[in-house]
Amino acid sequence: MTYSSIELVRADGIATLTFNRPKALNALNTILLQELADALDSIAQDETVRVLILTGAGEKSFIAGADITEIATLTPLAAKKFAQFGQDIISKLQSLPIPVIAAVNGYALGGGCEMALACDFIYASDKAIFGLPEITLGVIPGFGGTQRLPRLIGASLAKEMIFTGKHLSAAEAKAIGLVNKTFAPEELQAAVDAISRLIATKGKASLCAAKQTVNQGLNGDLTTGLAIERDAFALCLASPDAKEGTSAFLEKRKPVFTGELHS
Ligand code: DAK
Repeated sequence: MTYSSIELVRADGIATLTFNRPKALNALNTILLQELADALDSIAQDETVRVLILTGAGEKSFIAGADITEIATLTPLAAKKFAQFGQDIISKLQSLPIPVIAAVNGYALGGGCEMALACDFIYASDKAIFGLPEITLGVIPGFGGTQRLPRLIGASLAKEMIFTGKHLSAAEAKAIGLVNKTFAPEELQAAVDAISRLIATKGKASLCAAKQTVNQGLNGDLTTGLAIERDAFALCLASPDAKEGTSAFLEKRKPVFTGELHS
């Protein structure tokens, strides 16, 4: 598929996907979402990729939400289909086996904030702005915001954001745990590259197992989560990477992980 609204670059085990509609502040329209779905499928099948970075083109915006010109024309039936389509893609993103980092370089509003929430963690420019302004449009978040935000920052802070539609500065977003770290705008990319390179040096089997274990564990009780962890730990030990990691430690050298998922 040729992309017109996103860009996808892969190098050294790291894929960078850039939302690329800067004139519309990278708002999510149907074409962009279709391209995103295709790109996520392609990344999921690419055994060489260990980390995915999501970011926005231009200096102003990560994603300024769903494209309001499209939303304005939706009938209730079309709206349900659109929401299902968006939710499916964002779930596909969340369940991508490899770590995904959101590099939020500007506005992350509505569906843009929800996209960032489906990533494993967020690094942001200190000029970034977060918010779920759907209530101001007479709707509610439709791409998982009512579910993922309270799981991340707690129900009462999430409800305050959802009920008011207010914008949060990057510093405020960091204070409530929505964002891991903030950087000067010109330093964001280097910081995201550095953490991605560090993660990409780790074994792919253990990275995928760690992500899956945390995500699955969050859906259930502690006992179930610990059982998931125990099984995933045992499976990791069967991977060539575990052999390499433990041997490297004993031989006092740096491990070189092959990324093979099964022995
Ligand atoms: N959609 C379409 N175009 C957008 C856009 C958006 N979300 N955001 C910005 N743009 C366009 C503007 O129309 C403008 O286009 P031109 O006039 O130049 O042609 C261009 O981007 C630059 O924007 P501004 O001139 O407004 O730039 P400013 O710096 O003055 O303001 C802003 C930046 C981000 C504060 C402002 O653009 C803004 O408030 N944008 C809208 C933000 C917003 O409300 N986003 C949330 C969208 S709601 C659902 C499923 C999901 C959703 C809803 C329903 N189902 C259940 C059906 C999700 C909803 C959302 O995401």
